[in-house]
Amino acid sequence: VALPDEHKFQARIDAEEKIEPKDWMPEGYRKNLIRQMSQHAHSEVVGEQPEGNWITRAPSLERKAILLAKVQDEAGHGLYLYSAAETLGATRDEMIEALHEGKAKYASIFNYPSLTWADIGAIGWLVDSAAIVNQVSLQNTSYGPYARAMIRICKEESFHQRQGYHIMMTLMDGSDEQKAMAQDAINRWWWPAMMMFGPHDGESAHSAQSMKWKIKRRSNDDLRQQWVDQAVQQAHAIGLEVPDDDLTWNEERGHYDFGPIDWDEFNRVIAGDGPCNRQRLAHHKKAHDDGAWVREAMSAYDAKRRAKSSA
Ligand code: FAQ
Repeated sequence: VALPDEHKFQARIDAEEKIEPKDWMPEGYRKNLIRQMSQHAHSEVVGEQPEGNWITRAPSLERKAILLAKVQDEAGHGLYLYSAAETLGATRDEMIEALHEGKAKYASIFNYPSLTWADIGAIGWLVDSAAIVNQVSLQNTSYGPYARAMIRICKEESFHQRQGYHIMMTLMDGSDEQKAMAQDAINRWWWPAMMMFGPHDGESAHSAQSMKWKIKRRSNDDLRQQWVDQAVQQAHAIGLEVPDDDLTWNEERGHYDFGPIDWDEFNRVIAGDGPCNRQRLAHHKKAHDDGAWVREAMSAYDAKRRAKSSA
């Protein structure tokens, strides 16, 4: 039975009001948001790894500077999202611990290896565009700090997406080997990118409640379809083939029909058994442990400063 407070809360949501940190909210709303936002933050940070792998091997100084800036942006996105999640009462330590213990997830896509320079193009183009399609819808999410974080993140992601597509365009304008490298990258990243949107709507555990609370504004399948429609056109524009034999334009629907997604693979990867899960988590833990002295030094400095100003 819904309490009177819950009715009022739902009425605010229905009226498109933003919920702010000090407002009353149902515990389920708070918990669900902490889950989604912390997983989103973890994705940004773990997502630095596949690209970080190529910073020292970028083909030119310009590409290296651009990639470095992009990866740094992802760290910034993680920071905005952790900060926004902290307004709900979760501490950074708790969120990181949940990641390390395998209780919190991060986007399945980052468990695939970046084998060639073309993968950096494919990640920027496909992964960032999938992220944008989703995040544009989240600019209207009901929780104020999350919605506001999304606005800035989307602006930065648009630049990321273009840099990825530019790498693909350049490769497709190059030698046969470079073209083959670009095709190989889309072959390996296409299906994992499709999975970024999560299970089909009928299988999505959180969707119904999240849509009612307007945490999510558009469904997993709806967003996936929008992404397919735009990515297919972009692929064809530069001469890349999409690795899906069932892909056909459906005149009646006004959308592309596509082949079945391998949900067994998706479930394996989110359960921790993808190609790079262990490596990604081990790297994150090591970086976190290696950085402990920085956090300690900052807290000690802060404590000293506070003691001085209160003396
Ligand atoms: N990977 O009931 P649903 C980026 C889990 S940012 C892993 O449909 P929901 C930028 C889901 O958590 C990319 N797990 O869940 C970048 C749940 O498990 P749980 C990240 C997934 O929340 C680019 C279970 O399956 N973006 O890439 C995935 O309603 C380049 C049932 O699923 C966001 O996080 C998946 N793909 O919908 C950075 C956006 N899909 O928690 C570096 C915010 C589902 O019960 C380089 N998040 N699961 O244990 C969302 O919009 C939603 O959380 C969805 C999933 C749409 C991801």
